[in-house]
Amino acid sequence: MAGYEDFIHLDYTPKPDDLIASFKVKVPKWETARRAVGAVASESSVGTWAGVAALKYDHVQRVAAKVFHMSKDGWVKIAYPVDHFEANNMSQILASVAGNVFGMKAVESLRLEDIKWPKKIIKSFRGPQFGIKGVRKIFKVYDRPLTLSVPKPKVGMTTKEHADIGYKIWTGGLDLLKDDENLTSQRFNPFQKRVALSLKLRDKAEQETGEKKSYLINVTAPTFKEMEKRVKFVADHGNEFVMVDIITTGWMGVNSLREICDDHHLAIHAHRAMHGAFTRNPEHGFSMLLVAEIARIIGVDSLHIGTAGVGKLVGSKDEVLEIEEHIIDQHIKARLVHEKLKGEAGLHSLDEEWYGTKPVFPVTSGGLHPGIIAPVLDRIGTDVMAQFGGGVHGHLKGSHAGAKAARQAIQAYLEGVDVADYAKKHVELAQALKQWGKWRPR
Ligand code: CAP
Ligand code: MG
Repeated sequence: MAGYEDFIHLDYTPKPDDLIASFKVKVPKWETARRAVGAVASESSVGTWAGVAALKYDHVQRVAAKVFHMSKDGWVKIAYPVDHFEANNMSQILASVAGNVFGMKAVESLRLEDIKWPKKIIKSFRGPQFGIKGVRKIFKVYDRPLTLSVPKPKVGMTTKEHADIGYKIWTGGLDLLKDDENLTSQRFNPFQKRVALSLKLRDKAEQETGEKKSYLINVTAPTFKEMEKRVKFVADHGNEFVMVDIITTGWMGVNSLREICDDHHLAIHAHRAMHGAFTRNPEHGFSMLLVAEIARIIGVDSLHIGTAGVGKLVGSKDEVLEIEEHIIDQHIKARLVHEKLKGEAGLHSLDEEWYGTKPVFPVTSGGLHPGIIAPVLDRIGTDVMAQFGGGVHGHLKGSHAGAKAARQAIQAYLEGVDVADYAKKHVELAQALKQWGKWRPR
């Protein structure tokens, strides 16, 4: 009867249109590596614990996974025939490759690190509608990071307080206002009222500054129908963007949003709140690299990727640079990431072809303030979006001054001047440096 080991085929050469998954497998003491790894391939494709006669059928074998690489450090590569999957259905794809396997006793721990996506699957999704170029075109800004700010406190303020902060950061020089990940349509700040009032003040700020301003409006909603209603409301009020919490909404929700935004020509900003529940543990779970690839395949236009070790949230420089490469480039070579970093688990990324899929705007955010944006830009470059929440609204002179300080810090960087020198002629920046210096929040 077919057992788990029957899924091991170390002599197999993957077909060009196989989907290839890179796993890190830790084998329990009581188990053999071949059985543990075979169990991953079996459970993530066609098999189960028992030998079932139909597993021998040719047409079943034609969609069964094959382990074709096993290394001593537990790095495993598994090939899945593309016909195993339903095109354009990320929920089904992950229910196979990233489903029951994480809970199997046959493995001590399991981490899905990367996937090499076949062209047929990538092309079955829309991909980004705007991408980096399209978003920059909205602002006609091509030579600096785009800047955004989330009003803080993140939830609890009234609609008027929220919109007033928007006016202050827009007139303070930032390009975008952004809803926080957990601000949707609460009693004290209902969605339609917030959108209408904020966009009214956006128009006023545009007239006063002569600069294009916009708003990342969180359309994360209780149901698909309600999300669709909110997207239409945003489009009817002349905004260019929506924002969605991709993890708590789920991949079908994000794919549906991408479909709706096609009709309304709206760009999608992807917030990744909750990803840390499964991306943080280097021994078990699902990499942020993979979350980023899926977001690009489905078609978000901008995505939070971290601060490359500088800000308040985890995400090492190596990991963030790997993610940035995978959401921007077209041809990517396999790498072992973090191998030299103490305590950082080696992350095996795979070769990748993106077949013309537009690049996604990397967003850096999380504990950023004017005193530490320079080391972040040193690491991730300036073709990014930079978000300052507490780093603007915590400014001792308030949000408007905080926004000016953030913009001044970025200008200093672009001119190759240290913020401390630039602050000599820019009072808001000087105040921010007096308050926070170059301290890195955590
Ligand atoms: C940042 C933030 C963002 C995080 C998300 C927050 O606020 O609004 O949600 O950046 O993390 O709620 O923490 P601050 P990531 O600017 O005040 O830190 O970008 O890593 O996905
Ligand atoms: Mg937030």
